[in-house]
Amino acid sequence: MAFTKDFLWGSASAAYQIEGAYDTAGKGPSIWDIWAHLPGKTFEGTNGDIACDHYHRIEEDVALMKEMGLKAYRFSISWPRIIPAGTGAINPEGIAFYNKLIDTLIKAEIVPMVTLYHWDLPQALQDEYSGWESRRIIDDFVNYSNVCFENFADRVKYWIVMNEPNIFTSLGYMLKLHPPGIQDEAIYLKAFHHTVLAHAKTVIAYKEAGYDGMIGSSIAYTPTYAASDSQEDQRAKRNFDVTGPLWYLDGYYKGAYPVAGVAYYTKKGVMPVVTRADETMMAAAAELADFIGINYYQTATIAHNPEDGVGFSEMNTSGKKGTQSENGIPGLYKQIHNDKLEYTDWDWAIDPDGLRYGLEILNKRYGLPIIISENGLGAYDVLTEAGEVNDDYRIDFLRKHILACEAAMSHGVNLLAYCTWSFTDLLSWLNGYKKRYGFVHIDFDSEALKRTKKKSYYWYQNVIATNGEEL
Ligand code: BGP
Repeated sequence: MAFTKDFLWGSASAAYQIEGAYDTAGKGPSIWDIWAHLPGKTFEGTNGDIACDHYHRIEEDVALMKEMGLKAYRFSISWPRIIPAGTGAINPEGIAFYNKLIDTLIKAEIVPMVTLYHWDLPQALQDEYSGWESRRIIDDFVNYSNVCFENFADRVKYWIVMNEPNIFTSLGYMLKLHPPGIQDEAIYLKAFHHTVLAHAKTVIAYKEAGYDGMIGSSIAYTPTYAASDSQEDQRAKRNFDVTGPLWYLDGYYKGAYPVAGVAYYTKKGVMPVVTRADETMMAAAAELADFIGINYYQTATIAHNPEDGVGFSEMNTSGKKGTQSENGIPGLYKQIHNDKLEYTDWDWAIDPDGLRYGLEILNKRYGLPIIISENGLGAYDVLTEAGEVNDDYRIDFLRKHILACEAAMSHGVNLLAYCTWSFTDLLSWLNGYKKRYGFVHIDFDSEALKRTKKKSYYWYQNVIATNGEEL
């Protein structure tokens, strides 16, 4: 058996997507609180004002986790709930809320795994210096992280500094889909670089303070295939890798960006300033990080894209299968449909083998233990009149991905944890409440927000009870 006794069977969430209580108990506004209230920015105007109302239902939600036998629960801390204006005064009610959550989890014998940044930047810092665009964010972020360490590190032993810095910067600064809704490649690369530095300085601070837990960050990882073995497609795949997955991962875990990517961005005039001091800090943090976190949903199949080829296209946020068109960067690459794979209703490729392939690449390239901090299937679920959700498709998806983990582990990958996305249904940033991921259904149409265990809940319960033997 690949899974050791202490393997962390987990599940995940993020503050903005579940907590609600967005303007109560001393919390300051985040960029998402403001953005989601601007007309036309989110799917059908959905927002996280109430979300799952988890803020008021810790006991109920953790009791469901306990009954399931969950070993680890990954959640994020909302920076503006802890420090409402981003810097300065600490909100004692925010600290009390997370203390209560952590203590309730520990009492239920569930290991808390904390994400420090899952995209809800204090709006005050966006207003004051444009948030991630400015180097000023680095010290403010480290200060916030230190407040979290000082208050929670006695009980929290797994820290994920950043969640998917590649996604929030590309969607925020290239695709205009996340706040601040800008399209500027130089700013995107600069903002990403600042996330690397904020991560690096936080990792160093954590280690220098002598805490005894593990720390890293989670990248949205998309392993790639070349569409064919033609030289042009192979080159397109390399172009994608050095400006995409390897750019992000090397920045965090090698302490230096890939040379070919640096050359490309420099020629284009959009390469961010990377100082000597930055390089030193990045290298130090790469040495100190305890694990690589990845969120894995899909692979990408990459093909040659001529100079007059396709550019960026709209993402499928409608949930109408087959509406995603090819997209890419003319002259560099394009991402195409892979006929060998099934797709979700949101046109995300379903590719369990891609997870094994990706884990083995990461193991070889970085040699660190790995935490899968997210993996799951977004789908339309139906609550029957009998009060059941028969999500066999989700069970099938998770089973195949767990088998892929097992195969990778038996080939030497040191996988510490597997967290599904998500424990309960929750808000999807761009797809509202209809795209569901949870083991627990939430009736978002009624104020009661009733929780119902899905078929997959009982299935995962048994997977955990048998430590992965019965899938
Ligand atoms: C990741 C995010 C999560 C979650 C998930 C599913 O990128 O870290 O917060 O939202 O993707 O994505 P979506 O809700 O777009 O389907």
